[in-house]
Amino acid sequence: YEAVHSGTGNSQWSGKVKVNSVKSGKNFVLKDTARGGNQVFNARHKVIGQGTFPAFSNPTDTWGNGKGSMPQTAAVDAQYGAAATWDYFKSVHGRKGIRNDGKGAPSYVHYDDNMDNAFWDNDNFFMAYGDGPGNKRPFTSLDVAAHEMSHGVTGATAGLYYYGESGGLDEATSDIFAAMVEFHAKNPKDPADYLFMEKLGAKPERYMDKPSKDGHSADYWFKGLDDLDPHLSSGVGNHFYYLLAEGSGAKTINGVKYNSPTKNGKKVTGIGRGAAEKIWYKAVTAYMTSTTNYKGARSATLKAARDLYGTKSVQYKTVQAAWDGVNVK
Ligand code: ASN
Ligand code: ZN
Repeated sequence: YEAVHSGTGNSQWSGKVKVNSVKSGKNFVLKDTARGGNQVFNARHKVIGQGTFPAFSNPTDTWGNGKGSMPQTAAVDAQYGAAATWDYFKSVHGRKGIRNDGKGAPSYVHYDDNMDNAFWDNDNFFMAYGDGPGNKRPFTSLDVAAHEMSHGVTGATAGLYYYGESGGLDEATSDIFAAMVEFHAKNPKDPADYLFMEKLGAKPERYMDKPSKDGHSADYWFKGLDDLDPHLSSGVGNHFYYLLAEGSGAKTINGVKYNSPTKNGKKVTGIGRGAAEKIWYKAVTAYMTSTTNYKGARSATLKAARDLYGTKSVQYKTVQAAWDGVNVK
């Protein structure tokens, strides 16, 4: 047993945050024994197999300086993101870690050279975060951490194949939970939204209310959707989820303006995030399988809504209306 120490982190994207550590000799080590032992390691611009990755250790329990120039800072963001995601799945869904076994996962920061991405390695069970172009912009925002860890949850449950429509559902699941983690975390430096990667660039990478705003993603199901990259066919799932939770039309949340259309022109009234996230989680963890497509996702979410609220409920009927709205029959 290692006692939990509550340290202070100066993150790059989420302001001043709490990070847990353990004591090792005279130093503190960035390891969160309150959350399954989530721990951050320094890949020092290498990839797994290229030597060992040291833990982050420090003579004081204050970490990072809020800037990408200090290697510890990315570790703070990664540790905070893993903690916020852990807390979301535990308190909202009763899930204890990615595999629901109470065990944390390692995060590798400064991964690879100039890697303009982050990823979840489902075979080796770790998250990796690159430092971006010129190793100058760590890919470590809260939504990215939550997106990657949610790939772990999907991998441990539905196991959606990462191609075709099942791949789109895998990506949508990660974007959906990334958004819900932001709403749960209530971090004043990163107000919650239905955008993905809004902190990292001039524009968000994805928009859930109207996915085609990014210039590439699909708003509605069409024949041939399965030929798109999963990050684009995810648009249909993201759009469904936005309609289910928030409804169609114009809406402002935390200062961000949304305007969500439906294919059939019919109005959808949202059931709220609290019901929507429970339906999606139950659908992914209890009903979706590796080959589930959008039609299958419709039936999986309807079964989840039936279990949770009954077939006569407004929640059940709104699941139908939201799928109709994105042309999934
Ligand atoms: N960050 C990306 C993702 O999680 C990495 C990838 O494309 N596999 O989807
Ligand atoms: Zn992804």
